This record gives sequence, C-alpha cells and structure tokens, in this order.
Amino acid sequence: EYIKQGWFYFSNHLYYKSETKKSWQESRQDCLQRGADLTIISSREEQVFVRNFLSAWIGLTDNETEGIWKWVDGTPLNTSYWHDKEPNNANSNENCGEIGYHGKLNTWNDKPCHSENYWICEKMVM
Ligand code: 2F8
Ligand code: CA
Repeated sequence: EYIKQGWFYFSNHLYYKSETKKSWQESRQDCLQRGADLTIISSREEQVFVRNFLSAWIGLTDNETEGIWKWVDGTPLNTSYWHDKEPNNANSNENCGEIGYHGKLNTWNDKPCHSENYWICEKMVM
C-alpha cells in the first residue's frame, strides 16, 4: 500500500511529524495545506502511536471558551491524557494543546498558542 514520503501509517490514517517549529495556528495552516489537519487523538491506541512523535502541537484548543477544550473538527474532548495538574492555563495564556513536555511520555499540556513547537498532522487514507 502506498505511503507518501514523510508520512506514517496507522489504522487508516496518515501522520506527519514536522521537522521545524511553528506557532499552533501556523502549524494548523501547514497541515491544511497538506490536505490534513492537526492530529485528533481519539483512542488509547492512537495516543500510544502519536506519542512517538512528541513533543508537538495536537489539534486541541480552548480558544473559543476558556476551559472548554475542543478538537479542530469541533468535537468535544472525551478521553483525555492531560499531565498531572494540566491544563493549568499558566499566566492565563495557554489555549493550545501539545503532546509530551518536559520529556514526559503520554501526557498533554496546554501552552501559549504563539509559542513554537513541532506539530503532527493527520489525514484519513482515501
Ligand atoms: O510546570 C508545568 C508548566 O511548565 C511550563 O511553564 C513553566 C509550561 N510552559 C510552556 O511550555 C511555555 C506550562 O505550560 C506548564 O504548565
Ligand atoms: Ca500548561
């Protein structure tokens, strides 16, 4: 089966890990230009797969309403993998989600959307 260069296959989806760092919004733009979006983590298995690429922006934000976290496709957060004491909205300025921080596996953190991070795009296999 065909896999585009730089993309990793998992369970009917392709994942792309960036090699540079950008803000959350610019990262999302990059994904959209690739016919994808920031990754949405919707199962334990996917969480375990995606954590291979950390740390990186994922498609999670509470930009619309503080404290109400949503995926970029508009779906609310069901199962979450926040690190202990996260999301903490440090300095009232953390509205974007990343997977992995401080070298910790398998956890999410909220951080300032304008800060630069690697990012993970996801798209369905046609
Ligand atoms: O200790 C958790 C805390 O660590 C950092 O702030 C000191 C993170 N900030 C950035 O990554 C910019 C916080 O998001 C995190 O909650
Ligand atoms: Ca935080």
